[in-house]
Amino acid sequence: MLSEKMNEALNVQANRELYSSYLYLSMSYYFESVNMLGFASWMRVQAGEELVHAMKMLDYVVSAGGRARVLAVEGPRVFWASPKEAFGQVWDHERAVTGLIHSLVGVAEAEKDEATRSFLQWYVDEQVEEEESSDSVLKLVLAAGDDDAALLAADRELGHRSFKFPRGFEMFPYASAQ
Ligand code: OFO
Repeated sequence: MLSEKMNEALNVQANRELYSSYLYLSMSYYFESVNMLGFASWMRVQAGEELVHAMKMLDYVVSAGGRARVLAVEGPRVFWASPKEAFGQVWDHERAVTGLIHSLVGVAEAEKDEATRSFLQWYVDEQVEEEESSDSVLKLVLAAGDDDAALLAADRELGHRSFKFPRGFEMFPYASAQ
């Protein structure tokens, strides 16, 4: 059973994961508006992954006997001056999220909640990957600089990333049960 404090901290972090999803979706539409469809697609994949991060956390709250609450999500910005600025924000954002996950681990430890501490290890590991991938994408975009041909090549390369909702997190997980 989750303590009140742990329950609330998990609901708040799920909200931050939803915000991440909004942010990347907003970036996706920004890139679409400037006809960089590979970058737009990469961001859309990222938005999908963040939605899964939020649902995974709220599903855990329910399975641990807590109350999952979907809190109001702050509106993200809608414009960036360049791919460099947008991907720079992705990198900053992921580092900030790592800090939030580590604080959440601190709450689980202070509450002596071993089950939640163990559950959160997935997020600790995921953040290592998130930082690594945002770092490598930022480097790719920085290397392209203002060279249109290099940016086009980077845009094409990032467009290859794909995403499928993992089993259990499909948008309509109950359909097959009917
Ligand atoms: Fe949820 O990992 Fe990015 O923010």
